[in-house]
Formats: sequence, C-alpha cells, structure tokens
Amino acid sequence: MDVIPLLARLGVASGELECGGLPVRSPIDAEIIARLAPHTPAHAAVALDRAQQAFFTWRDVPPPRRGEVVRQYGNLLRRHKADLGELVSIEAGKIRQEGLGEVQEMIDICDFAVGLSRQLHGLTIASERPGHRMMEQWHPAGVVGVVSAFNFPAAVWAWNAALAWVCGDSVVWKPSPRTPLTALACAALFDSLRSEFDELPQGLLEVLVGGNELATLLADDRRVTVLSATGSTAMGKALAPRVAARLGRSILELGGNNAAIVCPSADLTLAERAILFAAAGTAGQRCTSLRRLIVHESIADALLERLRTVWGRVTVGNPLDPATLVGPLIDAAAGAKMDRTLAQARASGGTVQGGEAVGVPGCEGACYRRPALVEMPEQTALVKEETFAPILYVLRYRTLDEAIALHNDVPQGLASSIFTRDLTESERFLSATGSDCGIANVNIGPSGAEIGGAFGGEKDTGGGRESGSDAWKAYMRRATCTINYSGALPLAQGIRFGL
Ligand code: UN1
Repeated sequence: MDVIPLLARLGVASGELECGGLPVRSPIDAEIIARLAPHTPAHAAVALDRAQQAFFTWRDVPPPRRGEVVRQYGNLLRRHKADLGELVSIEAGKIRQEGLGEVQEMIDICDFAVGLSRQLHGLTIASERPGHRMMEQWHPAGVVGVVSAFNFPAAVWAWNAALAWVCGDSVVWKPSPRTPLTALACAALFDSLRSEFDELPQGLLEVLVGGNELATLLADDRRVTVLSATGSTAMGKALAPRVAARLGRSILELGGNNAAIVCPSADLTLAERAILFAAAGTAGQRCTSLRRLIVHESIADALLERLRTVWGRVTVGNPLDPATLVGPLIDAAAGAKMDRTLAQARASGGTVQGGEAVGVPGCEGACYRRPALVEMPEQTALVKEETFAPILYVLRYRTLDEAIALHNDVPQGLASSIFTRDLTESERFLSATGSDCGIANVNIGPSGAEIGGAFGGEKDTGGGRESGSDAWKAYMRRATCTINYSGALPLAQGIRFGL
C-alpha cells in the first residue's frame, strides 16, 4: 500500500517517511508502509523545552482566541476527513465507517472546546467575613503529555489536545509506535495553521515517535504538569507511580471489561444490533468493546439463537472494502492471544462459536479472526481478564441482584449497559448500588460514547475523565482567591491575633 500520496495530501513530507529504523506496518496486509526515525531522549528534551516555552506564551493568549485556533483546526479536519479517516483505517485497521467516525469525533471535540473557550468558569463563593469576596479562577496548567493507543490513534489524542489548547496548555504527544503516521498527519494539519495565526508558538504540539521509553520520560519529567495516558492497565500501572513520585497529575484511561445485562423485557431486535456493534465492531479492539453479556435465563436461548446467526454472517475482511464489518486485529501477537484465550475458555467448559482465522485475499500476512461467541458456565478468572479481541462471553442470570454482582465482579470499571423496558431495572442499574463503571447506558451498548460526556472509568480503568462535561478542569490549575475590600482585617475562623 502506498500511503505517501495520502500523507502528502495531509501535509506530511515524504522525506520523514522512508529512512528510519522504526517500521510501520498496516494491519490490513502486514506490509511495511513507512520507516520512521524514532525520537531519542535528546529529541524529547528539546521537544519538552519547546513545549514549555510555548506554554509561557500561550497561557497569555485570551481563551476565546485560543478557541479560534481550535475552531480552525476543526475546520481543517472537516476538509481532510476522508483522507485522515482512510489513514486511520490503513494504520489501525478500522473499517472505513469507523475511520471516518474517529475523525468526526475529533471534529466534535474541537467544536466542544471552542464553546468551552468562553466558559472556563469559576465559582464566586460567599465569604464569612464582611467586605470580602471569594472566587475561583482556572488557570492554564502547563505542558500536557498525551500517551495514546493504537486503537484510537487520533480521536483520543484530540479529546486531550483540544481541551488542553483552549485551557492554555501545550501538548507533547507520544502516539502508539504502531500508529505514528496518523499522529504525524494530525501534527502537519495543525502546523499548517501557523500561517493564519501569528500567536501560534512553535511547540504548542510536539510529537514524539518511539516506544515505551518516551512515555517513561514524559512520566518522569517535571515539566509535564499533566500526563494523560490511554492504554492497558499494565501501562498505567507502570507510568502512574512515576508521575505520582514527583507529585505530578495523571489522567488514566486504561482497560475495560465491559458488560451488558439483558433483562426479560428487553427489545431483542434492538439488543441484537447493539450487541453486534459493541462486541464485533472495531474487531473488539475498543476500550469500550462489549466483552461480557449477562442474559436473563428466560430469554437466553432466544437471544443466543439470534446472536449465533449474526455472528455466523458478519463480514470479516479488508476494512477498506465497504461491505466489511470486521477488519483485522492489530498484529499476529493479538491473534495468538485471541487463540490462546479461546483454547483456555474451551478448557474451562466454554462453548465457542467463531474465532477462527479468516483468509483475506491479498492480505495473507495479516491477522483476521471471525468474532467469537463463547457461552461460559460461570464467570471464570479468564472472563475477568480483558482480552483485546472480538470475544464475547455469555453468562446467564436469575435475579437482577445476581446480574449486577456478576457485572461488577471484575477488576475493570469503564463502560456498561443494560437492555430493559422496565424502569425499576434501569434505575437500579444506574443507581449507587448498580453498575460501578464510569459509563452506564440503557438500551445502547457500552461503546461509541459521545464526546459531550466525561469519558473514563473506575478501578483498573484508572479513574481519569477526558472529553466532555467538566473534564477540562483536569487540564487547568485552580486558584482560590479571597479579596478584602473592607479596610479592616477580620481573620477567618474567628481568630483574634495581634498586639
Ligand atoms: C477507546 O476505546 O479507547 O466510546 C476509546 C467509544 C469511543 C472512544 C473509545 N468514543 O467507543
């Protein structure tokens, strides 16, 4: 696949693409599409320096003006949606619809951030002292480090970057070494704004291409005020203590083991469609992918019959082919992990449909798997693990209490859903004693979240929140300010002090 013309249209110079020691492969056919020169710690030091200098300038630019830059970036994304979406498909293996959806998500967060740029509101607070006023101000935080994963090579970065920029921060981005081209394209588009905005400092966006050592470097560097990392729980557990050791801030969006409870009153036609997209979409490689289905015993056979049919029919193939619903896994190691997991599921009493390798003409070296539907006798240790592949475990329940207990009895806590038309069941699921996840949905699957809400989850998912709602506050520092206009000096807490 020749990605050079596509990258050229997105503004990436071909000189960067062919000479380095880091091969970039497309999961579509496992062929090398570029060779980049990875950045060294010395490059990273320069990039961090530039980012810090950029912050010193940028924090002084009025937020609505910062928003104008993000607005123009969103417009660039609109213009380049088809090309950038295709690049995401080629590099991450997503089907075209999902590649485009990812760019749409970037556009949406830019729009959100533009609005936010005029709404970085603080509170006014009633003072206990006469002639005093209290207020909160939100100030830019500093350099925001973003570590992103292969499965959302652009959108998750954009959630962070668009907010960070309007909040007055600069961004140093370490993309997954599997998807650096998308990052270079996003950066080239951003760079092209420079001609329109004099105040856009060099260093507002720095991209570091390379492996884990660069993420470690960001975690350790005091200049990185906030480190936002998306990826596996193991990655989060490696980085977070390093950030904490220097008392830095981190935003973690780690693994999920997302479930859906299907109740007796559920609309099964709707549930079937939602389950298919959530479990098999993106070849099961979203943090929010549906991995566990907890079905009431009275409808389990009926639902399973429907699911077996759709699982048998789902089209697996080249993600650039418009008829394909399920593209490749990211690499052979992911396929081997899926195979091992299914063998273990069988060994512990699971009944497996699907999961076999699919040969795609012209893509023989790549890793295509049919999505697997696995009926399990119980929620074993294997089911509690996140396997980043299209495997859907099916469990049965009798009472809603039992279903919720099963639902919450995993280490992860990202996204969740319930299918029901019974108000008492959905309210219970959404209540304090229901789902313990950061995202809880009714009559839609756990994946495909909109940017307007805060995104993230609890427990092994890391606790961070990104994207919408008030997630922006994590990218700023809060100053609590008390102003005395009384001419006297009453002390708080009733203290009398003085001679
Ligand atoms: C991820 O899988 O890391 O909810 C992010 C979704 C997307 C984001 C997923 N909006 O599927």
